[in-house]
Amino acid sequence: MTLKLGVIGTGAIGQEHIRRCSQVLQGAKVVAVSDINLNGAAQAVKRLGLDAEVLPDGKQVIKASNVDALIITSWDPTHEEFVLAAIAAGKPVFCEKPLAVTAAGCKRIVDAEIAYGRRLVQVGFMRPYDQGYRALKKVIDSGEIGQPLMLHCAHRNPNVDEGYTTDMAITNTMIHELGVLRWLLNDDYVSAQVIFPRATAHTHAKLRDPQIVLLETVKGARIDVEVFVNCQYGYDIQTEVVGENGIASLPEPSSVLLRSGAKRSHTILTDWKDRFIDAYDVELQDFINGVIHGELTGPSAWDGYAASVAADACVAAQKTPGLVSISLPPRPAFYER
Ligand code: NAI
Ligand code: ISE
Repeated sequence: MTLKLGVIGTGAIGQEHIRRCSQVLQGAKVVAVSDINLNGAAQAVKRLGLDAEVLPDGKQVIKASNVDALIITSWDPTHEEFVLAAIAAGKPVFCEKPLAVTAAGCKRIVDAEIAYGRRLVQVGFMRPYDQGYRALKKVIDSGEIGQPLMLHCAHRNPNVDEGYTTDMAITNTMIHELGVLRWLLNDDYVSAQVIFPRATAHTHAKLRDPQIVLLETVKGARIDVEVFVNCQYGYDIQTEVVGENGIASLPEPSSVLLRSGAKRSHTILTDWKDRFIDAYDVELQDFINGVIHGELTGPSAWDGYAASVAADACVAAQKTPGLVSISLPPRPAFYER
Protein backbone atom coordinates (compact mmCIF):
# COMPACT_ATOMS: atom_id res chain seq x y z
CA MET A 1 0.00 0.00 0.00
CA THR A 2 1.19 3.52 -0.77
CA LEU A 3 -0.06 6.05 1.75
CA LYS A 4 -1.28 9.24 0.08
CA LEU A 5 -0.26 12.30 2.08
CA GLY A 6 -1.53 15.88 2.17
CA VAL A 7 0.88 18.53 3.49
CA ILE A 8 -0.30 21.85 4.95
CA GLY A 9 2.48 24.43 5.10
CA THR A 10 5.26 24.34 2.51
CA GLY A 11 7.85 26.48 4.29
CA ALA A 12 11.19 25.29 5.64
CA ILE A 13 10.27 22.05 7.40
CA GLY A 14 7.27 21.41 5.13
CA GLN A 15 9.64 21.18 2.16
CA GLU A 16 12.06 19.04 4.17
CA HIS A 17 9.30 16.59 5.10
CA ILE A 18 7.92 16.51 1.54
CA ARG A 19 11.43 15.75 0.26
CA ARG A 20 11.97 12.93 2.75
CA CYS A 21 8.49 11.41 2.20
CA SER A 22 9.00 11.55 -1.58
CA GLN A 23 12.69 10.69 -1.93
CA VAL A 24 13.98 8.98 1.22
CA LEU A 25 11.22 7.08 3.00
CA GLN A 26 9.20 4.03 1.97
CA GLY A 27 5.46 3.58 1.60
CA ALA A 28 4.13 7.10 1.01
CA LYS A 29 3.77 9.83 -1.57
CA VAL A 30 2.60 13.44 -1.34
CA VAL A 31 -0.52 14.00 -3.46
CA ALA A 32 -1.78 17.41 -2.24
CA VAL A 33 -0.30 20.48 -0.58
CA SER A 34 -1.47 23.86 0.60
CA ASP A 35 0.00 27.06 2.00
CA ILE A 36 -1.43 30.53 2.62
CA ASN A 37 1.37 31.52 0.26
CA LEU A 38 -0.09 29.66 -2.72
CA ASN A 39 2.65 30.77 -5.03
CA GLY A 40 5.25 29.45 -2.59
CA ALA A 41 3.42 26.11 -2.48
CA ALA A 42 3.34 25.90 -6.27
CA GLN A 43 7.05 26.68 -6.44
CA ALA A 44 7.84 24.04 -3.81
CA VAL A 45 5.88 21.42 -5.78
CA LYS A 46 7.82 22.32 -8.91
CA ARG A 47 11.21 22.43 -7.18
CA LEU A 48 10.66 19.05 -5.54
CA GLY A 49 9.38 17.51 -8.80
CA LEU A 50 6.08 16.44 -7.19
CA ASP A 51 3.01 15.18 -8.96
CA ALA A 52 0.75 16.85 -6.38
CA GLU A 53 -2.24 19.14 -6.44
CA VAL A 54 -1.93 22.63 -4.89
CA LEU A 55 -5.18 23.35 -3.05
CA PRO A 56 -6.16 26.86 -1.89
CA ASP A 57 -6.93 25.95 1.72
CA GLY A 58 -5.65 23.49 4.33
CA LYS A 59 -9.19 22.30 5.08
CA GLN A 60 -9.57 21.24 1.44
CA VAL A 61 -6.41 19.13 1.73
CA ILE A 62 -7.89 17.44 4.81
CA LYS A 63 -11.16 16.72 3.03
CA ALA A 64 -9.63 15.65 -0.31
CA SER A 65 -10.84 12.13 -1.15
CA ASN A 66 -7.41 11.04 -2.40
CA VAL A 67 -5.63 12.10 0.85
CA ASP A 68 -5.25 9.28 3.41
CA ALA A 69 -3.22 11.14 6.06
CA LEU A 70 -1.97 14.64 6.86
CA ILE A 71 1.32 16.33 7.67
CA ILE A 72 0.90 19.73 9.31
CA THR A 73 3.89 22.03 8.96
CA SER A 74 2.23 25.45 9.04
CA TRP A 75 2.85 28.08 11.75
CA ASP A 76 2.37 27.10 15.37
CA PRO A 77 -0.98 28.91 16.00
CA THR A 78 -2.63 27.10 13.05
CA HIS A 79 -1.94 23.55 14.28
CA GLU A 80 -4.93 23.11 16.58
CA GLU A 81 -7.54 23.94 13.95
CA PHE A 82 -6.00 21.63 11.35
CA VAL A 83 -5.52 18.71 13.77
CA LEU A 84 -9.13 19.00 14.97
CA ALA A 85 -10.32 19.03 11.35
CA ALA A 86 -8.21 15.94 10.58
CA ILE A 87 -9.69 14.09 13.57
CA ALA A 88 -13.20 15.14 12.50
CA ALA A 89 -12.44 13.66 9.05
CA GLY A 90 -11.10 10.46 10.71
CA LYS A 91 -7.66 10.90 9.08
CA PRO A 92 -4.31 10.24 10.79
CA VAL A 93 -2.25 13.37 11.23
CA PHE A 94 1.41 14.08 11.90
CA CYS A 95 1.55 17.56 13.42
CA GLU A 96 4.78 19.46 13.93
CA LYS A 97 5.46 20.74 17.44
CA PRO A 98 3.86 22.39 19.30
CA LEU A 99 0.63 20.40 19.05
CA ALA A 100 -1.11 23.68 19.96
CA VAL A 101 0.24 26.90 21.43
CA THR A 102 -1.58 26.43 24.76
CA ALA A 103 -2.41 23.45 26.97
CA ALA A 104 -6.11 24.25 26.54
CA GLY A 105 -5.72 23.87 22.77
CA CYS A 106 -3.88 20.54 23.20
CA LYS A 107 -6.61 19.35 25.59
CA ARG A 108 -9.28 19.99 22.95
CA ILE A 109 -7.29 17.73 20.63
CA VAL A 110 -6.87 15.03 23.30
CA ASP A 111 -10.63 15.13 23.99
CA ALA A 112 -11.49 14.93 20.28
CA GLU A 113 -9.13 12.00 19.75
CA ILE A 114 -10.50 10.08 22.73
CA ALA A 115 -14.06 10.76 21.51
CA TYR A 116 -13.04 9.42 18.08
CA GLY A 117 -11.90 6.24 19.85
CA ARG A 118 -8.56 5.50 18.20
CA ARG A 119 -5.18 7.22 18.03
CA LEU A 120 -4.93 9.47 14.98
CA VAL A 121 -2.32 12.02 16.10
CA GLN A 122 1.48 11.92 16.20
CA VAL A 123 3.35 15.03 17.38
CA GLY A 124 6.60 16.08 15.72
CA PHE A 125 8.80 15.54 18.77
CA MET A 126 11.69 13.99 16.85
CA ARG A 127 14.29 13.84 19.61
CA PRO A 128 13.17 10.45 20.99
CA TYR A 129 14.07 9.13 17.51
CA ASP A 130 17.58 10.64 17.64
CA GLN A 131 20.39 8.07 18.09
CA GLY A 132 22.12 10.26 20.68
CA TYR A 133 19.06 10.69 22.88
CA ARG A 134 18.27 6.98 22.53
CA ALA A 135 21.80 6.08 23.66
CA LEU A 136 21.51 8.50 26.59
CA LYS A 137 18.19 6.97 27.65
CA LYS A 138 19.68 3.49 27.46
CA VAL A 139 22.44 4.50 29.89
CA ILE A 140 19.94 6.09 32.30
CA ASP A 141 17.61 3.07 32.13
CA SER A 142 20.53 0.69 32.72
CA GLY A 143 20.97 2.20 36.19
CA GLU A 144 24.72 2.69 35.68
CA ILE A 145 24.71 6.32 36.86
CA GLY A 146 22.06 5.67 39.52
CA GLN A 147 18.98 7.87 39.82
CA PRO A 148 19.12 11.09 37.79
CA LEU A 149 19.47 14.01 40.22
CA MET A 150 20.23 17.05 38.06
CA LEU A 151 20.11 17.87 34.35
CA HIS A 152 21.96 20.70 32.65
CA CYS A 153 20.59 21.47 29.20
CA ALA A 154 21.07 24.09 26.51
CA HIS A 155 19.05 24.85 23.39
CA ARG A 156 20.96 27.35 21.28
CA ASN A 157 19.99 28.68 17.86
CA PRO A 158 22.30 31.01 15.87
CA ASN A 159 19.58 33.65 15.48
CA VAL A 160 15.85 34.26 15.09
CA ASP A 161 13.90 36.86 13.16
CA GLU A 162 12.13 39.98 14.45
CA GLY A 163 8.78 38.21 14.71
CA TYR A 164 10.07 35.85 17.42
CA THR A 165 8.85 36.85 20.90
CA THR A 166 9.88 36.05 24.49
CA ASP A 167 7.12 33.43 24.99
CA MET A 168 8.17 31.62 21.78
CA ALA A 169 11.47 30.73 23.46
CA ILE A 170 9.23 28.36 25.44
CA THR A 171 6.33 27.44 23.15
CA ASN A 172 8.36 27.14 19.93
CA THR A 173 11.88 26.25 21.09
CA MET A 174 12.06 24.83 24.62
CA ILE A 175 8.96 22.75 23.91
CA HIS A 176 11.48 20.22 22.54
CA GLU A 177 13.14 19.87 25.97
CA LEU A 178 9.75 19.77 27.68
CA GLY A 179 8.85 16.90 25.36
CA VAL A 180 12.07 14.90 25.36
CA LEU A 181 13.08 15.21 29.02
CA ARG A 182 9.89 13.64 30.40
CA TRP A 183 10.47 10.75 27.96
CA LEU A 184 14.16 10.55 28.91
CA LEU A 185 13.47 10.47 32.66
CA ASN A 186 10.08 8.75 32.58
CA ASP A 187 8.92 11.59 34.81
CA ASP A 188 6.76 14.74 34.74
CA TYR A 189 7.19 18.32 35.92
CA VAL A 190 5.85 19.94 39.08
CA SER A 191 7.25 23.49 38.95
CA ALA A 192 8.94 26.04 36.72
CA GLN A 193 10.90 29.22 37.25
CA VAL A 194 12.44 31.53 34.66
CA ILE A 195 15.51 33.69 35.17
CA PHE A 196 16.66 36.33 32.72
CA PRO A 197 20.41 36.94 32.61
CA ARG A 198 21.82 40.08 31.04
CA ALA A 199 20.32 40.29 27.53
CA THR A 200 22.49 39.78 24.47
CA ALA A 201 23.00 42.81 22.23
CA HIS A 202 21.98 40.51 19.33
CA THR A 203 18.36 40.34 20.45
CA HIS A 204 15.54 42.68 19.45
CA ALA A 205 12.63 44.60 20.97
CA LYS A 206 10.14 41.74 21.45
CA LEU A 207 12.56 39.10 22.75
CA ARG A 208 14.38 38.73 26.06
CA ASP A 209 17.28 36.47 25.20
CA PRO A 210 18.79 34.34 26.72
CA GLN A 211 16.58 32.74 29.38
CA ILE A 212 17.27 30.08 32.00
CA VAL A 213 14.36 27.81 32.86
CA LEU A 214 14.47 25.81 36.09
CA LEU A 215 12.21 22.77 36.36
CA GLU A 216 11.51 20.32 39.15
CA THR A 217 10.13 16.87 38.42
CA VAL A 218 7.69 14.62 40.31
CA LYS A 219 10.64 12.39 41.32
CA GLY A 220 12.57 15.42 42.58
CA ALA A 221 15.14 15.90 39.82
CA ARG A 222 16.16 19.50 39.11
CA ILE A 223 16.66 20.65 35.54
CA ASP A 224 18.16 23.85 34.19
CA VAL A 225 17.65 24.70 30.52
CA GLU A 226 19.46 27.58 28.90
CA VAL A 227 17.42 28.82 25.94
CA PHE A 228 19.58 31.12 23.85
CA VAL A 229 18.16 31.74 20.38
CA ASN A 230 20.63 34.37 19.16
CA CYS A 231 23.83 32.66 20.28
CA GLN A 232 25.47 33.45 16.92
CA TYR A 233 28.00 30.62 16.84
CA GLY A 234 25.89 27.61 15.80
CA TYR A 235 22.97 25.26 16.49
CA ASP A 236 23.92 23.55 19.71
CA ILE A 237 21.85 21.12 21.77
CA GLN A 238 23.26 19.95 25.11
CA THR A 239 21.93 17.58 27.76
CA GLU A 240 23.98 16.40 30.74
CA VAL A 241 22.42 14.06 33.29
CA VAL A 242 24.05 13.99 36.72
CA GLY A 243 23.21 10.78 38.56
CA GLU A 244 24.07 9.30 41.94
CA ASN A 245 27.07 7.40 40.56
CA GLY A 246 28.10 9.22 37.43
CA ILE A 247 27.31 11.64 34.65
CA ALA A 248 25.91 10.87 31.18
CA SER A 249 25.96 13.41 28.36
CA LEU A 250 24.15 13.61 25.04
CA PRO A 251 26.72 12.68 22.34
CA GLU A 252 27.92 15.47 20.07
CA PRO A 253 27.08 15.00 16.37
CA SER A 254 30.05 13.29 14.79
CA SER A 255 32.52 15.51 12.95
CA VAL A 256 36.11 15.31 11.82
CA LEU A 257 38.76 16.48 14.28
CA LEU A 258 40.71 18.94 12.18
CA ARG A 259 44.28 20.01 12.84
CA SER A 260 44.98 23.06 10.73
CA GLY A 261 46.40 26.59 11.10
CA ALA A 262 47.87 25.80 14.53
CA LYS A 263 44.42 24.77 15.87
CA ARG A 264 42.53 21.58 16.66
CA SER A 265 38.84 22.00 15.77
CA HIS A 266 35.44 20.37 15.17
CA THR A 267 32.71 21.87 13.01
CA ILE A 268 29.54 22.92 14.88
CA LEU A 269 26.32 22.56 12.90
CA THR A 270 24.25 25.68 12.31
CA ASP A 271 20.80 24.32 11.44
CA TRP A 272 18.19 22.03 13.01
CA LYS A 273 17.69 20.49 9.55
CA ASP A 274 21.16 18.95 9.71
CA ARG A 275 21.39 18.31 13.46
CA PHE A 276 18.32 16.06 13.50
CA ILE A 277 18.22 14.95 9.85
CA ASP A 278 18.21 11.23 10.69
CA ALA A 279 15.73 11.62 13.55
CA TYR A 280 13.22 13.36 11.24
CA ASP A 281 13.57 10.48 8.76
CA VAL A 282 12.97 7.85 11.44
CA GLU A 283 10.01 9.67 13.06
CA LEU A 284 8.19 10.12 9.75
CA GLN A 285 8.88 6.54 8.66
CA ASP A 286 7.42 5.47 12.00
CA PHE A 287 4.31 7.58 11.33
CA ILE A 288 3.90 6.13 7.81
CA ASN A 289 4.36 2.56 9.08
CA GLY A 290 2.01 3.21 12.00
CA VAL A 291 -0.75 4.48 9.71
CA ILE A 292 -0.31 1.60 7.28
CA HIS A 293 -0.43 -0.98 10.11
CA GLY A 294 -3.27 0.79 11.92
CA GLU A 295 -1.36 1.64 15.12
CA LEU A 296 0.46 4.87 15.91
CA THR A 297 3.12 4.47 18.61
CA GLY A 298 5.13 7.72 18.31
CA PRO A 299 4.75 10.82 20.51
CA SER A 300 1.03 11.17 21.19
CA ALA A 301 -1.44 14.01 21.63
CA TRP A 302 -1.05 13.34 25.37
CA ASP A 303 2.71 13.93 25.07
CA GLY A 304 1.96 17.17 23.21
CA TYR A 305 -0.50 18.15 25.95
CA ALA A 306 1.86 17.29 28.83
CA ALA A 307 4.63 19.40 27.27
CA SER A 308 2.20 22.30 26.76
CA VAL A 309 0.95 22.17 30.36
CA ALA A 310 4.58 22.73 31.39
CA ALA A 311 5.07 25.34 28.66
CA ASP A 312 2.07 27.34 29.94
CA ALA A 313 3.69 27.37 33.40
CA CYS A 314 7.05 28.47 31.97
CA VAL A 315 5.38 31.33 30.07
CA ALA A 316 3.60 32.36 33.29
CA ALA A 317 6.94 32.11 35.12
CA GLN A 318 8.48 34.57 32.65
CA LYS A 319 6.17 37.18 34.18
CA THR A 320 6.40 36.05 37.82
CA PRO A 321 9.32 36.06 40.22
CA GLY A 322 9.55 32.66 41.87
CA LEU A 323 8.05 29.26 41.15
CA VAL A 324 4.94 28.47 39.14
CA SER A 325 3.45 25.07 39.89
CA ILE A 326 2.68 22.55 37.15
CA SER A 327 -0.21 20.18 37.56
CA LEU A 328 -0.76 17.49 34.94
CA PRO A 329 -3.94 15.41 35.29
CA PRO A 330 -3.49 11.60 35.35
CA ARG A 331 -2.87 10.10 31.91
CA PRO A 332 -6.09 8.61 30.50
CA ALA A 333 -6.04 4.83 29.94
CA PHE A 334 -6.50 5.62 26.22
CA TYR A 335 -2.84 6.76 26.12
CA GLU A 336 -1.30 3.91 28.14
CA ARG A 337 1.27 2.05 26.08
P1 NAI B 1 8.07 28.52 7.87
O1 NAI B 1 7.64 29.90 8.19
O2 NAI B 1 9.30 28.33 7.06
O3 NAI B 1 6.89 27.72 7.17
C1 NAI B 1 5.60 27.73 7.63
C2 NAI B 1 4.67 27.80 6.44
O4 NAI B 1 3.31 27.71 6.89
C3 NAI B 1 4.79 29.12 5.65
O5 NAI B 1 5.05 28.81 4.29
C4 NAI B 1 3.43 29.77 5.83
O6 NAI B 1 3.02 30.54 4.71
C5 NAI B 1 2.54 28.55 6.07
N1 NAI B 1 1.28 28.82 6.73
C6 NAI B 1 1.04 29.64 7.78
N2 NAI B 1 -0.26 29.63 8.09
C7 NAI B 1 -0.87 28.76 7.23
C8 NAI B 1 -2.20 28.32 7.06
N3 NAI B 1 -3.19 28.77 7.82
N4 NAI B 1 -2.45 27.42 6.08
C9 NAI B 1 -1.46 26.97 5.30
N5 NAI B 1 -0.17 27.37 5.40
C10 NAI B 1 0.12 28.25 6.36
O7 NAI B 1 8.23 27.77 9.27
P2 NAI B 1 8.93 26.38 9.57
O8 NAI B 1 10.24 26.62 10.18
O9 NAI B 1 8.84 25.50 8.40
O10 NAI B 1 7.98 25.83 10.75
C11 NAI B 1 6.75 25.26 10.48
C12 NAI B 1 6.28 24.47 11.69
O11 NAI B 1 7.18 23.42 11.96
C13 NAI B 1 6.21 25.29 12.98
O12 NAI B 1 5.10 24.87 13.71
C14 NAI B 1 7.49 24.96 13.72
O13 NAI B 1 7.35 25.06 15.11
C15 NAI B 1 7.73 23.52 13.28
N6 NAI B 1 9.16 23.20 13.18
C16 NAI B 1 9.60 22.07 13.80
C17 NAI B 1 10.92 21.75 13.76
C18 NAI B 1 11.41 20.57 14.50
O14 NAI B 1 12.59 20.52 14.83
N7 NAI B 1 10.56 19.59 14.78
C19 NAI B 1 11.91 22.57 13.04
C20 NAI B 1 11.32 23.71 12.40
C21 NAI B 1 10.00 23.99 12.46
C1 ISE C 1 12.21 25.45 15.38
O1 ISE C 1 10.84 25.63 15.12
C2 ISE C 1 12.48 24.06 15.79
O2 ISE C 1 11.62 23.30 16.11
C3 ISE C 1 13.90 23.77 16.05
O3 ISE C 1 14.11 22.40 16.31
C4 ISE C 1 14.28 24.60 17.23
O4 ISE C 1 15.64 24.40 17.57
C5 ISE C 1 14.06 26.07 16.93
O5 ISE C 1 14.35 26.83 18.09
C6 ISE C 1 12.61 26.33 16.54
O6 ISE C 1 12.43 27.70 16.20
